[in-house]
Amino acid sequence: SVKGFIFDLDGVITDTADYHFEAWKNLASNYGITIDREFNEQLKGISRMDSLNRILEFGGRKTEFTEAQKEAMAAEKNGEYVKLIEKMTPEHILPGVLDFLTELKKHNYLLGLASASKNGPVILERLNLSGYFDTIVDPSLLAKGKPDPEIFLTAARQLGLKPEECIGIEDASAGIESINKAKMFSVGVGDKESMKEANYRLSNTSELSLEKILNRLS
Ligand code: G16
Ligand code: MG
Repeated sequence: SVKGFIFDLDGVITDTADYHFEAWKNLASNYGITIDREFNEQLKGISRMDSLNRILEFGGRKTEFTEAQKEAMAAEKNGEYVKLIEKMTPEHILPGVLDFLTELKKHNYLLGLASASKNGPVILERLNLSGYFDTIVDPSLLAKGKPDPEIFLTAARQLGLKPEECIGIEDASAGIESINKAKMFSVGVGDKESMKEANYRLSNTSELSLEKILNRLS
């Protein structure tokens, strides 16, 4: 039976994509690279260094920098991003999420966070949601990012649960692939095309409901 729920952060609990976009756009412009919102879609759920590599490749400057220079560029982007997320408050929780988390805790489910973001713990604090989560995966300890199942498997292990006892919730296709490969039931939030591999799809977070998800399982 189901004992735990494992959440992605960006796009499921809150929407940090705009802040990431703002910080990456400014960093990229320092190097003569212009990125738009459409390009930014590719960066969702992707780690910080993988995001930088994609931006440099997009700008045709992939091979020009040393690892140390790229670390400095990623740190500069993160400095601006951290300033932007300081302004976040519980009003930035996506619709329906607080009710859903409250419902899950009322029924004693264990909750885990499986976000690629190293800023996950700070964001949960800003949203006043840290108390709902029993565990947070530290993405810096992982060998492989999404779509590899490692992050969801690690969350289950940290909760003391088997993967089959967990449900994963994601908004990115790479994240759904990660959940499915972990052999968990996948709940996808998003459009039909990007969520086509999800076991159960919702068009937005306000549709999150424990009863509906459990009905889909049986
Ligand atoms: C999030 C975002 C990605 C971001 C990544 C790493 O993933 O969707 O755009 O690049 O975290 O973030 P940071 O630079 O803060 O470590 P997720 O897994 O929460 O959707
Ligand atoms: Mg996401």
